[in-house]
Amino acid sequence: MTVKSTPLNSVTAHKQYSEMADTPNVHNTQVHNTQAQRTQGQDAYPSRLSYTPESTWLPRQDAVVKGRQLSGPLSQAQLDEFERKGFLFIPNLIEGAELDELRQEMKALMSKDEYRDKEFSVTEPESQEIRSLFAVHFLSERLGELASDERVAGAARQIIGDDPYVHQSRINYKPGFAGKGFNWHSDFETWHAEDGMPAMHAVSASLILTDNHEFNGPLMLIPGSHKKFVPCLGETPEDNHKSSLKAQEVGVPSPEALTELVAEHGIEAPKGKAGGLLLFDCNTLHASNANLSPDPRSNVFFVFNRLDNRCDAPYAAAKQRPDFLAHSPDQPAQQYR
Ligand SMILES: O=C(O)CCC(=O)C(=O)O
Repeated sequence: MTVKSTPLNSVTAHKQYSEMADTPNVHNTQVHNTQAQRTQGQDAYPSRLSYTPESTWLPRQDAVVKGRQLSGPLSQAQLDEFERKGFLFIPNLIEGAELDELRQEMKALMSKDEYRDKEFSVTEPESQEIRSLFAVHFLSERLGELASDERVAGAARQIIGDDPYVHQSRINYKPGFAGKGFNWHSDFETWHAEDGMPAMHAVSASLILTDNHEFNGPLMLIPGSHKKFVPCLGETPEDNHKSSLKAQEVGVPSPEALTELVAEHGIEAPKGKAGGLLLFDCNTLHASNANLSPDPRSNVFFVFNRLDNRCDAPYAAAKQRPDFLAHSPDQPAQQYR
């Protein structure tokens, strides 16, 4: 691999995100990188580079909150906070019997032996403990309902500006003592490079199904990092997902880039009782530590992508990842049942 220093000049062809319209245009399939732009090497979010970029980060090109005019569960103040920090934690969104039922559902899914040898079930790097179970909104009718519940999907619509579909869903199950951490990354970096997601019109909603406290590996986020795209070094290996879902090594910012961003923005880790909802932008840098406490930390994630932002050819990988990691809007649930 040749390592050279080349300026990242592709962004000059694009408007700054602050100048861009806040509303989606479903008829404009060109909101972002068209195939022609790709061929001309004008990807606004280049990553998996074979050379060290001159700048640590590139400015985001897409607006953050795009549906302020839409009615939904989030107030303008909550949308302001999301816009500023790139995430929003809503404590106690779900409580009582409804929460108990969801926790039971999670336990039932995690204990199904027939899922163990499926590719959508990922184990920890050094044990047979389940780390992540994907496609859970298809595997479970109850979680499918939750993914279309207005408290969750309505919030996503207000953020991304139009109707969402579920690009990915998963439970990350961090068992007490055994659950390992997740390295720092921007989800969008992977979805763009490996799934072909064109632009930053996606948001994750993570319902915490166990208490998340300082000792059981809660999600840590860098507030404000969603406005900066950090190109990562290293080309995508074939079938990268087979190792990256256990421990991500490619598509992670350099220690220097992270040091710079954390010095400027700090780190926050929203914590709370089971039933809280964390919404975070697709480009917010996040990570989590191993769970060294006795208490499991299990969260269910739904990734909502905007319908006009559906994935196409990957931007920096030889082929698309399997559909349990990147659903299309028209994929049938039956495929997993
Ligand atoms: O569940 C966690 O702690 C980390 C989640 C995450 O970063 C991921 O699944 O991509």
